Amino acid sequence: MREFRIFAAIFALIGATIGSAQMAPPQLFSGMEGYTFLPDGTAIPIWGYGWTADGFITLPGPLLEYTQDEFVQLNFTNPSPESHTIHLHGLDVDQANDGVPSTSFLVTTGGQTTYEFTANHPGTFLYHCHVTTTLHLTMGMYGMILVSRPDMTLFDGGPSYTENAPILFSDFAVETNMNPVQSFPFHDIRPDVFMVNGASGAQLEQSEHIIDFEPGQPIALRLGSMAYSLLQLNFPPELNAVCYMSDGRPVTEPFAVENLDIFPGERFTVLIEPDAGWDGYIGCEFWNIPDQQMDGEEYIRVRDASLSVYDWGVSDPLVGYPNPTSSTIEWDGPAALNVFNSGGRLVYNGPLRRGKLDIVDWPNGLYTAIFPDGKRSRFSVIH
Ligand SMILES: [Cu+2]
Repeated sequence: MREFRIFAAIFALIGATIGSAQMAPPQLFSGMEGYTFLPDGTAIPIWGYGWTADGFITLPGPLLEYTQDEFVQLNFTNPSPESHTIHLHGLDVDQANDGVPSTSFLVTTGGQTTYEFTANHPGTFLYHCHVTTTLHLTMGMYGMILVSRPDMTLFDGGPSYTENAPILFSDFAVETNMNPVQSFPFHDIRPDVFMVNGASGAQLEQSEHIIDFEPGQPIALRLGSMAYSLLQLNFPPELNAVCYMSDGRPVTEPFAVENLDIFPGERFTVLIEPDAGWDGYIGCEFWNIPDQQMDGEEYIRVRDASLSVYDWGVSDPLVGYPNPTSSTIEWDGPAALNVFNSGGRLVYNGPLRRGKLDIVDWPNGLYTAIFPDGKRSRFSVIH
């Protein structure tokens, strides 16, 4: 019996060692030769972070997810031509692992480091480069960090939820990203592209950006801002939104929320439990802070999952062209179609003349066409 226990202990130890090796997070790298795309297809240069295994950078950087009390080793390599760091915004890490160059170190070209910390508080956090922060951040060097609990409660004694919805707000000025060397002085940067998880406008109607809910199952909105702008969010009452956490800590008293201001660097966790059958939007206003003027507005769609039947990928796609379009779109073959807007409402039902649909008077947006044989086609109208 005693021998069995020793063997069991040895196996447990081996298991734990292998387990932790497999749990090591993939390595992040920094790059300065990436692109993001505006809804009209314009390519905008970005700098940013990506998984080394992927080999490309993204806007925002990869979502980093950890479990409460996990000891994190975040490996980071910098093959790019300038120095960078990873500042762990809001996490309780020691000075050496905080990624602030003046109090720790730079990761220079060709360099590599491992940031270490214990993720002892569950919540929503951010990371960003802390080298010439204004410029490196506006170029895209940021991402979100989530520290969750295995029991799917927000915090010890907090409410349960069924799913995380990470929502990172950011913005940039096209002119700055097109020519970062000419961007000084930084206080003149005035963003003109406003993003939710790196997407804006019609891009936010793509299914990956829509929050589909099951009635009765609360979703944790993990809200964080890397924008210059002040975010003012509007939650329709049908969402039954309640704010439980701010800046990675529980709030003293959870409060029902219809309007929420998020200043640069702030984070909130808001639980929503929308009414069954609801399909609508969280309004996101981007306000210029010095001028107190609204510069942009984006919308996050929240939809009862049972209404998502019109999604792309349900059956064979048929490709229309041009796409996006501002005047007409045509398909080879079909003689009639139904078209639904992104709210799932029928906006056209009828014949196609010589395969063409005239959309000159249609509002901008993402549309789904369904043909008599069941084939589908998705297209964007941008004027
Ligand atoms: Cu940097």
